[in-house]
Amino acid sequence: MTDSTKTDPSMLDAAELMSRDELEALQLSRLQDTVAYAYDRVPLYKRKFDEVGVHPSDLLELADLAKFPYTTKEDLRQEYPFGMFAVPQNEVVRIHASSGTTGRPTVVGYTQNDLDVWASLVARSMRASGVRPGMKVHVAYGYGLFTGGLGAHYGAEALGTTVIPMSGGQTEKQIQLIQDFKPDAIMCTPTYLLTIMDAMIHRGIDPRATSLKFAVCGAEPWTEEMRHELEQGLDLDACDIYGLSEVMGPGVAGESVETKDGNHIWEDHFRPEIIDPFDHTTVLPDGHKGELVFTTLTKEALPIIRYRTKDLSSLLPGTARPSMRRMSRISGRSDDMIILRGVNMFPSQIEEIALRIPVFSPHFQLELTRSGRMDEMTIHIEPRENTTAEERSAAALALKSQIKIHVGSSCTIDVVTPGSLERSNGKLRRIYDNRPRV
Ligand code: DLL
Repeated sequence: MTDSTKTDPSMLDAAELMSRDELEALQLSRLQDTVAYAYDRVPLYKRKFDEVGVHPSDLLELADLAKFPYTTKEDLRQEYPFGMFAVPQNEVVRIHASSGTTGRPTVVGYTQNDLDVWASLVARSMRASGVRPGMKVHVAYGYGLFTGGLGAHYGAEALGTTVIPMSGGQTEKQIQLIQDFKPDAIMCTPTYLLTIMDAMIHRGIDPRATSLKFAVCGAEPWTEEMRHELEQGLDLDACDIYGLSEVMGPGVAGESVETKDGNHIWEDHFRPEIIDPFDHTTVLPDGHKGELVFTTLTKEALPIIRYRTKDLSSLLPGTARPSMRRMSRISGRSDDMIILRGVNMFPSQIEEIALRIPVFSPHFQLELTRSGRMDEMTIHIEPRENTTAEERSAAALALKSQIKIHVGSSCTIDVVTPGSLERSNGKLRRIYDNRPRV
């Protein structure tokens, strides 16, 4: 980080400078408005509130939010496509959708005001991560129904940068444009940045010698070890950005380059809660790990009340923006949790352990199989090039024993040829579950 990336308070939005008390007063009045607005305009909310006997007028303080029912992805699916919208269709300026692996996509909509707020929050996140007006920003998140590409794009424009709307894929072209256009910053998933970095090495290009100084990466879980890999490999500062389409898209929370200690949630627009991941009901105090739940405070087209993200995190005190709480790095989604012979684990735990062993690269896949009644996990992992056969077998033993110690499960390690595993184009699939369906 250089001095020019230090944040001058005059660059910040007014809300970033508020005291916690001022922020909570703003949250309460916006929350009261949102809950009443959703109740009046979206039949699903009226039905759900009435069912549990709660009314918007019951929300007298922030803690009263816990009286209101949760909203789930299933609710959005059932109201497919536009049943959750709170405004007439002619006020909806844009639609996005997330595909999901099964069933109907979840559809989300934005008024012009929603798009303006979204752009301002992506701009705020980018600025926190070191990007400045006048820089060139290469956007390699996918454009289209996914919120990553267009979300990053309008945020970059709102910040006053020059946007290069490359979208995802076509890695060779990405590299050519990075070399020719000389962007200062790149926005893409962490695993896609890894793909780009690897492809540069294979073309004989030194990834540390490009113009890139900042990366704003998100849309999938990644670890501190992966940050180190990308920062060292590309000689840049890599920060996290979090979001989900149901709540807005990228920019619900962003990370400061000065502290690199997790995403600050932009609490002037979203009220976060952490709920018990087992009983799915109790609201947990700050610092405890559980499922992240968000209520939007300013959304017009799709206000969302207590949306259960399935992302596992905890709320931590603010640092670079003292009044806004941070969320700890997402260890994974409850959907992606592997349960292997009674032991729960996430791919990010394997990433963390594998990357501490210098012989291994970040390229790995987890395959689950069943032999007899026993579930088994094989980790297919690429070693770094220029490592010897002896080093690779010693590293495999080390990985197996570290996983046993830290995760508590036995697994098989399959060290594969460098370059043989599928590369990421966006959100990388890590888990291949080949167990027979019962
Ligand atoms: O992935 C929005 C986004 C685009 C965020 C670009 C950041 C950058 P969805 O496709 O709806 O939206 O997927 C949302 O992705 O619930 C998390 O499980 C995961 N996710 C998003 N950001 C992060 C992150 C976009 N920084 C789902 N760390 C979320 C870990 C993330 N997981």
